[in-house]
Amino acid sequence: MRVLHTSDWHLGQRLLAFDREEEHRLALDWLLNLVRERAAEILIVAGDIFDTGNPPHYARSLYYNFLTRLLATGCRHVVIVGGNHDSPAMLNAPGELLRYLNIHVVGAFPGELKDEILRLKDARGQTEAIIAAVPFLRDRDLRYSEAGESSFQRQAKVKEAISAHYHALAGLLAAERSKDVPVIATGHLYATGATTSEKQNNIYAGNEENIDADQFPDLFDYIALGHIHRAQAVGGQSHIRYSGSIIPLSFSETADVKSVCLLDFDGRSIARAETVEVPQFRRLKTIQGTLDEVREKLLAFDRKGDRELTPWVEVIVETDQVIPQLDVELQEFVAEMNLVLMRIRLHRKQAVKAVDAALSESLEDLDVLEVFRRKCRVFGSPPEEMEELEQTFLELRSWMAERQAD
Ligand SMILES: [Mn+2]
Repeated sequence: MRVLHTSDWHLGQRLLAFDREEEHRLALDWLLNLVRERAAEILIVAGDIFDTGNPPHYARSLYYNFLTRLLATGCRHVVIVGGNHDSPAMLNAPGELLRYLNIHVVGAFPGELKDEILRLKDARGQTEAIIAAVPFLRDRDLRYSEAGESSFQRQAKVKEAISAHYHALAGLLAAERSKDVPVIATGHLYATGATTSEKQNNIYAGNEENIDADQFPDLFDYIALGHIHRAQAVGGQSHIRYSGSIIPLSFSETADVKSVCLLDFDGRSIARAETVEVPQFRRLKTIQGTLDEVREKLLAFDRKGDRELTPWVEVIVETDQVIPQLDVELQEFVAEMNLVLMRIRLHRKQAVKAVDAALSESLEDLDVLEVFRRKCRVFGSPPEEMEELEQTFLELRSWMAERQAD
């Protein structure tokens, strides 16, 4: 049985003012080809199919177009689970229809554990794989919340509840342990030990991990994870993996190699695991240095030749001077080059740094929580109340996100 595991497509994502349509189109074309060429029989997408709950039309079209073309390959089963970025309602809407095409969508916790369990059948109606299709679990799915508890207690309870969720699923599947078919779980969460690319925020409060790798029940032969954009096995266990995103979603991910996981099962054991590198269709690069160094590096970058799509570059100029018209000057400098200068930032080296930090920083550099913290500071919120305020803010935010999603 050959399984292809991918996640975190984030269709519809924008990087600064630019949409990723072309990169996503090429990456999905490539993926489709891989399914065909390598004869993958099961495709698992472990969450964050879309970047937002209400993705643009072209993103939906990429998704449905991909699924339609997938039907013409030898891939027999598709399992798609919702991530924290996905709207469960939006993913689930065509679920009934897709199920007849062997495309199983679990947008959110269905309310009963047994409904997360998929028994995938072969042409003769025999189960050929079992999937515990666990999507991103929301607060309301975990039912741990009690008034008046500290955020530390809360984090511990989230962790406990998530682990309990997997153990309960393993309990339901215990009787099937003796079958000679792979039992695979999915998840969209932050497992301990996973390394992130810069500030990829955690989905639960406090930026704490949601589960330790060794808390997953050993019943599962493979655990296909999503949420962390960097491909990796977790906690030294090769059968618990993040496939990573298929394109770099921020400048902090440009050093990562993007890939998908291809697994061959011989009965219940993994006979072979391979990470297949996704070609980079657009070069994305941060160029940093003094103004002279930046100019040199831009020239060198331009000479490296091109790929299918025009490279995107962000420039960070290290200087303590005021350089009038820096934007205009650099844009003119690259005018004839085969690249788009997406953003120019300043990096102060000396004492002015603190004072000037706000100037070299733009809103999109900050996460929402950080903006909230700073606003609280401006309004003079007492520091001892900050923890509770942040907690309330995060709860409100996820409540609002869910409303929007519904
Ligand atoms: Mn996610």
